[in-house]
Amino acid sequence: MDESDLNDAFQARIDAEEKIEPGDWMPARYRQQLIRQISQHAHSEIIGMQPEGNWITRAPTLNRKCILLAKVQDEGGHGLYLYSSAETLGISRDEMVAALHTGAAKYASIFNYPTLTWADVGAIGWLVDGAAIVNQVSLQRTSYGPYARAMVRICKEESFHQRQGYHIMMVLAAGSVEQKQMAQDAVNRFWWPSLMMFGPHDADSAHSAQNMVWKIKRQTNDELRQKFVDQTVQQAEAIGLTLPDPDLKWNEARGRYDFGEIDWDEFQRSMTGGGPCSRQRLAHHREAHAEGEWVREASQAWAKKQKQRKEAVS
Ligand code: BYC
Repeated sequence: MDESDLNDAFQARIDAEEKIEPGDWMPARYRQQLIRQISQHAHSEIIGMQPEGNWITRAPTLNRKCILLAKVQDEGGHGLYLYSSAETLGISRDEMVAALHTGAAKYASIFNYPTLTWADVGAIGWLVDGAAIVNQVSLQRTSYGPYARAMVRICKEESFHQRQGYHIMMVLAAGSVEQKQMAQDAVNRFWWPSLMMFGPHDADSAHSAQNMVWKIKRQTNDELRQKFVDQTVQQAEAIGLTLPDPDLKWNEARGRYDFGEIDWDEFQRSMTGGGPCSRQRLAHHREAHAEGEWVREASQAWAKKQKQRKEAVS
């Protein structure tokens, strides 16, 4: 088979909803796009541990602290599934981490915002995990098997994350005047960055068109963003919080909510290292990675020794 036949056969498998597995033939560009998206997704999970991790020692009750600890650990686990999934495409974890550190690989811009109050932990769970689930439910049907299977597990955990965040906001919104204000302030700061999580408008999205054909993406950035807005408006109303968008209103004809324009300059800034905490997030990751060097060395030495023992016995 020449390259063109291979491409046709590959697309036919995608069109028939077959999953592509690690040993299968795939176009080089398909492999590269998956490595880009999965590794950036993994980096987002790992960097995303920082803003919430910041509140573990300051959670208001032991119960809240235990829940937050579990959630942040889950995010670490999501990063690991995703790095493993990307490794099946022929890239090493070291290469992915190096790309994060040089800025060659991005991570979700939302994690460049600070968590100023306890309500921010609620807003992240409700809005950020809420936005992530909308995207990730769709990615459960992505065409690459190891990525799709990682998403199934991740979505189950994200649902719990979203509920814990919404519960924090529900309690604060029903609390004292100060608590309700704190919850509203968190929504005011996290609403627009949450909408940015879905990426640029479809017309400006560099990767969407081809990746929809390859079914790496199953729904476009704008479709997913609209879905998130539609489900979140009623959740906000139910707990008496206001989404900070004067243009947000029900459109009877479309059967969807209309909403205002995102500040795309802010999105660009935050995505390219100019967010309020961008430097801090990467510096912290670099430091933690360097501190963990001895652990990686020790585990590799142990694995090597085990292998030598096995070889000696056989
Ligand atoms: N932030 O052509 P486009 C979580 C980049 S974490 C930064 O539309 P694509 C959680 C994009 O990468 C869950 N960069 O791209 C963790 C591309 O740049 P490059 C995170 C963004 O890939 C802890 C360029 O803009 N979820 O749940 O087709 C605590 C052009 O965009 C962003 C995922 O990662 C952004 N918001 O679509 C709590 C989902 N948006 O690579 C919660 C997996 C766009 O050319 N990823 N860019 O340099 C995806 O679904 C897709 O990659 C995206 C973007 C929808 C994000």
